[in-house]
Amino acid sequence: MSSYYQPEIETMPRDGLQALQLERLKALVAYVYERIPFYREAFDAAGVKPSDINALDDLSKLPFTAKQDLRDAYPFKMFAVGRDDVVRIHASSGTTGNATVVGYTQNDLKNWGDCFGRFLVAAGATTESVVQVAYGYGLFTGGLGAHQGAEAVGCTVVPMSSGNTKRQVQFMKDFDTDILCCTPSYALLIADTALEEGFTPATDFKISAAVLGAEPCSEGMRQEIQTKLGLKMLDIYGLSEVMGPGVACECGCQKGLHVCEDHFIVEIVDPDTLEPVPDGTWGEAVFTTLTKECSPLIRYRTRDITRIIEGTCECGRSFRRIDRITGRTDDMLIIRGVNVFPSQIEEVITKFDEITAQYQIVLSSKGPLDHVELLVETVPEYPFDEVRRLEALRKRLAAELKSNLQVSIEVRIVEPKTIVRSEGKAKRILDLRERG
Ligand code: DLL
Repeated sequence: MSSYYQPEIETMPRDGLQALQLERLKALVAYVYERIPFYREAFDAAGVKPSDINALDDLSKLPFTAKQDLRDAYPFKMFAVGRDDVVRIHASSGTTGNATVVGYTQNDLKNWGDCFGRFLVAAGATTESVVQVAYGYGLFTGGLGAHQGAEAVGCTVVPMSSGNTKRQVQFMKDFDTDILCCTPSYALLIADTALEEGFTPATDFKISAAVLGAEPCSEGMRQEIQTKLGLKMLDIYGLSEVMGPGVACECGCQKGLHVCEDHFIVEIVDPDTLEPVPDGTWGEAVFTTLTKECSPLIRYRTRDITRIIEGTCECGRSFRRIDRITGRTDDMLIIRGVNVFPSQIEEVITKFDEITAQYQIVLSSKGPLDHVELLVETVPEYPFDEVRRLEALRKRLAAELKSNLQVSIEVRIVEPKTIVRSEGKAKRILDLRERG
């Protein structure tokens, strides 16, 4: 059985792949210049014409696109096709300003399904597989993205959406689910609910893989999910502006996420200077879409921090890999001058068996200074009322955080199940700071 969905593309020699990228890039640049006034103005202002793009390196002549540009284009100003050709719209939440709206043509949906499908097959999916989709359906791209990926492969899709966790567990058992698709934090809630219901999913359930993404997930949390559910977890990445889930994903080797380079060009830039960084250096991921018809993007700044993993992957795929996303530049906390990502805190917490992987970072104002408090929870079987033992645990965790992150963080241990569980993306930071 092949572990590829489109082997001729996924294992294409690099020179062929780069020739394909260049051909598509040239066509894209001419396409957006002609059809999207925003790009025509931006290229004119930068003094570049579509005819200046003759090599992949020429991409760096083009200006970046930022989230604000998409907000300013609300709702449809960035669409490159007429209403007749738009078959779906997704949007990302507009909690801070206008929502960013993305449209899809039939071809865009087909390519999206193929991208997700590739990684379902990498996770072991066949036409016999049952795929349970527990990402939210709706304007969020998780549910429908996984759904069309599973349909593209010919799997049996169970379109659960998120929520109704006991039912997720019941169906996972009764339908012999093979592959679960949801956020890592929701996978953990499903696992814990199954255990509470008296199941041992690792042995009682057929499930063998999970394709999880939409939020950072530490290696410790991955291990916990894999052990509790008895499966292999592949980390899938994407963002609604660029397509949705499936822009990049791990293969069975779990050594970085292959970028679907026939559809996207990835660059890693220094977030301050915007200069490209060498392979292997951490920076901000920037994507250019090569095949999107409705909402193409040139050099879109994601704010996600990753790096290119050098060398080739044992799986035989020729697509380059990015490292697992540690966080977003806008989620980075600066605690007494030290940069800390929530995922680094998670990595430390998950080393403690007495503590669950659920946590919350509370930011508040204490006078002119920001105050950071980390709330963690003990596992249900921990003797929470043994005060001295609890205090010793708190001190050990605080010391471990200090030695890993080089900064002191105040820790508060709360009773089991006090921290709100997430059925979608976990909200790890609670910001109670007063805005000046
Ligand atoms: O989260 C799309 C998606 C759905 C990806 C399902 C994977 C699975 P947005 O809601 O637009 O789209 O949020 C995109 O989520 O810029 C990252 O900051 C974060 N993100 C997505 N995947 C990962 C991942 C979807 N695997 C934003 N690891 C992105 C870490 C991720 N962060």
